[in-house]
Amino acid sequence: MTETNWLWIGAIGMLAGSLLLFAAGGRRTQDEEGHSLVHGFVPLFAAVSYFAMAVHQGEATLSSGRVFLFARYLDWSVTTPALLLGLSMTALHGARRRVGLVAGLLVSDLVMIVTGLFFGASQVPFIKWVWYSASCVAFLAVLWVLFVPLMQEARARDQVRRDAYVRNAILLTVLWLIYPVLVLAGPDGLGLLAPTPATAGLAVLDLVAKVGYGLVAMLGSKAVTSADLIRGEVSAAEVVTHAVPSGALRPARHA
Ligand code: RET
Repeated sequence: MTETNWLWIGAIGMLAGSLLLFAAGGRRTQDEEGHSLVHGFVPLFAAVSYFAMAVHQGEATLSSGRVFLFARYLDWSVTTPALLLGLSMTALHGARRRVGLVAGLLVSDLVMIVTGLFFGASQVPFIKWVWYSASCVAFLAVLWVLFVPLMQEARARDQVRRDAYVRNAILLTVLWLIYPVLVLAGPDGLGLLAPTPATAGLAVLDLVAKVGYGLVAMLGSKAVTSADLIRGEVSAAEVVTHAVPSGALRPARHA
């Protein structure tokens, strides 16, 4: 298969995954709706980027002759913060707590991707490795937030939410650690892998990290919401639709 074929597989797979996630997502509470939207939009945005690369718009030919698929980094600059937002919502029981910490997490992630973009575009080896190292440092900051302050937050919640957070944080970390290795081996890095196998590997990894992880995270969020509703821990203000029986609601504090 050619590299372009793999880019089309990415575009179509992401579009199908997005439709699946939008259809499967729950919308009973604001929290559940937030997860459904995050995980539906992540592959949709990736489909846009894969389409752009498949039709050769998301690329630039550098003076060295290397074809640089920059659209990947545009995809990641939107989708990785969105995935981290979903994960922090799981730890924090909603997106409106510890706003500074969540903002710090998302900005560190953006630094990781922007420095990664400059790494991919670099042609001078010394400069290239400065960018790569900077991106790795930002990645370590992201992992620190996930495993120290957000883990402490998740530990303070109920068993279902805590388990969902730990499972998702570990799965996300394992998948994300493959990116710097694959990109390093590919044409943007050391060039050990030819463009076609590098693109094939990233297309499969991207599908697993967005659609596969998205399904796991969204099913987790549904289980968390069901457990919240059973315990009667959801106020009327947090409910989105009338699908929730009123007996399951705790009176809103400011009602
Ligand atoms: C780069 C550049 C080199 C150093 C590091 C990188 C990390 C990339 C990561 C990307 C994750 C992307 C995901 C996309 C799908 O949703 C940019 C390759 C550390 C972690 C999860």
